[in-house]
Amino acid sequence: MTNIVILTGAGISAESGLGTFRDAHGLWAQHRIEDVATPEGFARNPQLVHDFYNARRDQAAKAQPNAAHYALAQLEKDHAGPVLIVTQNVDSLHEKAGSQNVIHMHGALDRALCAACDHRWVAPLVMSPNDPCPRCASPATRPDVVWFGEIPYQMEQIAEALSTADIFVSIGTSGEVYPAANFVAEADHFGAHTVELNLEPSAGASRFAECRFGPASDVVPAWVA
Ligand code: BV8
Repeated sequence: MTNIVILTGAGISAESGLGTFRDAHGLWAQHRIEDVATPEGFARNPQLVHDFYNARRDQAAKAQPNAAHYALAQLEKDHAGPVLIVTQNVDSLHEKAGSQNVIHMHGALDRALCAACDHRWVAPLVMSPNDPCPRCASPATRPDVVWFGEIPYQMEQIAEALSTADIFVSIGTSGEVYPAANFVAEADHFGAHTVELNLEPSAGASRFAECRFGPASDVVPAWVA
């Protein structure tokens, strides 16, 4: 019974109309990482950060899964062994496509977090800096996403899954953000067969045993089949 671990990045959601980060007109071309994806940026200008995430939350709420998301959901249903998706994405397109075993290591747009008491709740579509926390009423609410310099979620579960993976597949990620960019090395160290499915070779392409290039909605269903 083979154990499959799948890492996804912004590229799997690109064909659903959601922007990637590092492509030519990507999110980082429009905003400085320091301003919108760091705790320091949020402390400096919480309204700017909420505006950035409110716009993405609105787009994500309207977006539909594409053939790549559906192929992974079908794989989870059909495969005899465990299939775990570790996504760097903060949209919920894997869940909308029917995947259930999903770890959002960089958080989720549809969750809010209280920086004062660590309470988490379903985020309203539009958040603002003065929203009171439903539990402690402090106006310290922020998007429940992992910014640069913060520790990604569920790293122990991810390490455990990588150490027992028979197949590790990386889909739609540039391989430029750590610790996710190192997962292929961890999986390879434990003997997994490693596969990259991406529009073009990522920064880590040479670390994979198998690579297939093309749009996710083509290469993912073809690989799953
Ligand atoms: C941490 C927030 C410690 C949510 C994000 C120096 C060296 C090494 C590391 C560091 C360093 N200096 C600092 C670090 C650490 C830092 C880091 O990696 N920096 C980088 C820039 C060097 N990392 C951190 O701070 C992390 N925390 O290290 O804590 C720690 C760690 C472990 C244990 C204990 C302590 C936190 C990182 C999280 C940052 N938050 N986002 C949000 O706003 O969404 S990162 C952001 O980039 C997104 O979350 C996204 O997930 C991530 C990666 O981007 P990709 O998903 O890969 O998207 P990208 O646009 O880059 O690429 C898209 C790809 O898709 C491309 O390859 C493209 O070809 C392809 N594609 C496009 N279209 C398609 C397609 N593929 C298929 N089909 C298509 N149609």
